[in-house]
Amino acid sequence: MSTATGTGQQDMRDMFRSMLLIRRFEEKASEEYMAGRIGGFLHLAIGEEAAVVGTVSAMRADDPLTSTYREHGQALARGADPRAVMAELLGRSTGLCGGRGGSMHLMDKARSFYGGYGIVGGSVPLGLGLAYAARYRKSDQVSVTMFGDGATNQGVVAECFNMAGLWDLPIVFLILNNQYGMGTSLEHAAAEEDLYTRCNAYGIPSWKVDGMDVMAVRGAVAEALRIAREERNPACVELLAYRYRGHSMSDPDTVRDADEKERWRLRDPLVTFERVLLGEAVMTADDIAAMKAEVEAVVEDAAAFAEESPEVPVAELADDVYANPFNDDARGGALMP
Ligand SMILES: Cc1ncc(C[n+]2csc(CCOP(=O)(O)OP(=O)(O)O)c2C)c(N)n1
Ligand SMILES: [Mg+2]
Repeated sequence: MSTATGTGQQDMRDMFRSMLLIRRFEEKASEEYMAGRIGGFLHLAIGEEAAVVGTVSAMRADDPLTSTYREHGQALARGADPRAVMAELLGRSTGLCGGRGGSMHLMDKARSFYGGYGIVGGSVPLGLGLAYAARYRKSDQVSVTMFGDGATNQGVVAECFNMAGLWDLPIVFLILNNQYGMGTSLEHAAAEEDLYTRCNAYGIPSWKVDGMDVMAVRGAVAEALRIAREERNPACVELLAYRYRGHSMSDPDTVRDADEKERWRLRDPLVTFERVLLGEAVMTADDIAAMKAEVEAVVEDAAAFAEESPEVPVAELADDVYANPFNDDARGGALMP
């Protein structure tokens, strides 16, 4: 497996650590939410770690990435500091975006992570713009834009497929198909359930791969990136995956069938990859136990840091929200209570 994809053993260990970090971080975030320390919404991607890590691991560090509101994993996989991500979730001033973005709006420009967006399909035109910018500047960066199965029915996504195909933009459309948009199943929402085929109409090469298999994801995304980087053409990958929790923390998740959930639980991407690592002697059981303990400590430290950090001062709440064409007094007088 490692030879076929050109992936070394250290890459595989790094990918596993990234998946462990995301899983444990989100479990901790769920505890923080239940303890009342996270306001607003919290969308967990537990179960989707292979899709996220496989994608990010195939990207170059300067390739811009955009995502949905389910994006804690993307920020962490891109190397954002877990302390800053957790503090952002808790609305603290030490957060990745100064505590004013929250769970749905993480962004880390230094790591070319151009953010999560609450508007379904909203990441796609922004990703298209980043691809246009790359071409305009004659850089060889490739924009990767991740969105859900539900987002594929948004009109703007079809417009973006067309513009990318028409202008040969260096973009990879990444459809993270977890088979549900909130509680609505794909079969109730999509006339054609093979979502990648939508790109056929625009002359964009596209495939579907197993989104629970991190190595398969990495291989498919690497090929899509190669097409976009070397041939300067768009490409599309659909990742078939499953989220183990409800749509958000406020969703009791009573709609999905218990047997279906159990079937997908048996395909847990972390358990599967752990088996591969042991089977190929990339890691020993002791190595894995030590990595899990190290990740646990990182997450506990992140939570303690976030809890101890100060809340965003009221006077700073509107910073970076509104443009300030006047002076500070005018802004303060007009916008703040
Ligand atoms: C334009 C728009 N319409 C509706 C919503 C409400 N909404 C939030 S998430 C969601 C489902 C999106 O499903 P999908 O694209 O499959 O992403 P997933 O949540 O499964 O990751 C909807 C309808 C929204 N945020 N934006
Ligand atoms: Mg979905």
